[in-house]
Amino acid sequence: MSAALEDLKLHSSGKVREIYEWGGDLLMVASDRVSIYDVVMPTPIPDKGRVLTQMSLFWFELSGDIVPNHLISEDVPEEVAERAMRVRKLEMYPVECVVRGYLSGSGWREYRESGAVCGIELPGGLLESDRLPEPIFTPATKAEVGDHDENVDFERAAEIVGDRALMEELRRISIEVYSRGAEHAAERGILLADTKFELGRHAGAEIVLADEVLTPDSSRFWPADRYQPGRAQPSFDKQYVRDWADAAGWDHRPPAPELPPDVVEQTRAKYIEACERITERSF
Ligand code: Q0T
Repeated sequence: MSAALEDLKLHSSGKVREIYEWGGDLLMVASDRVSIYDVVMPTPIPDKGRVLTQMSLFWFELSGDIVPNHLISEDVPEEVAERAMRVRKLEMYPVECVVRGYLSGSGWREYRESGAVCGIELPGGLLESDRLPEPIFTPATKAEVGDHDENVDFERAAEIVGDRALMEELRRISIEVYSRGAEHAAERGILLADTKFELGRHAGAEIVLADEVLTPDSSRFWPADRYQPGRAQPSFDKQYVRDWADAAGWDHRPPAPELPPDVVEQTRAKYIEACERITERSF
């Protein structure tokens, strides 16, 4: 007996997804909404929610021997079929577990200003988007709604979590899952530059992988065949949206402009291509 979405209580909602309470568990629903420059576009990308959910499910399976995860079942209300999962409700750790294999975004900005990222000293002379000698763990604290997460060093993250040994385990697991995913994706022409994991606990397990995993919304996906350090990289998935919005002269302030049909279709095709390359299944 499956519920209708309208009968479920909303647990929380983000820019592009919703979480509902569902019989003591949670229902995580990925929408077709897309955001660029932290603003949700008014035009959805058909099938994006299905793509991201199927990708997360694939990574949950591939990482299951590293860490248990919150997935309970893919059996969900019909109206959200294939773009939702039933998950176990966890006590979430109040840090974002970010892993970076390449220097981009706030990592590149911090490195340029200080030579370090989240307290981790890096070699001199690195360029924007350079591959790091090894993946680094760069935790961040969840910001208030609308604000950006704040990068913190490992010791500060351990204080926030209140258990240094536990924080070491979160770091080890995060780097291991990222490394396995990045290697898998690179063999299929996609560079996973960095990613953000969310982990939690329940009465029977101290560390459980939650949220969505290694999707284009939680990670930077770069096309390997266009990789060129020394500049920002094109996004595997969102580049058509960004290029069109830039050419349209949008100032990145809401409301965002409606996307034209060809941009929607090209973007949809890139999400599906990423999913097919990674899962090796036709979408
Ligand atoms: C969570 C308990 O803010 C978030 O999503 C907005 C739509 C992220 N978030 C996740 C939880 C999860 C998960 N995943 C879980 N299994 N148990 N809370 C809360 N916020």
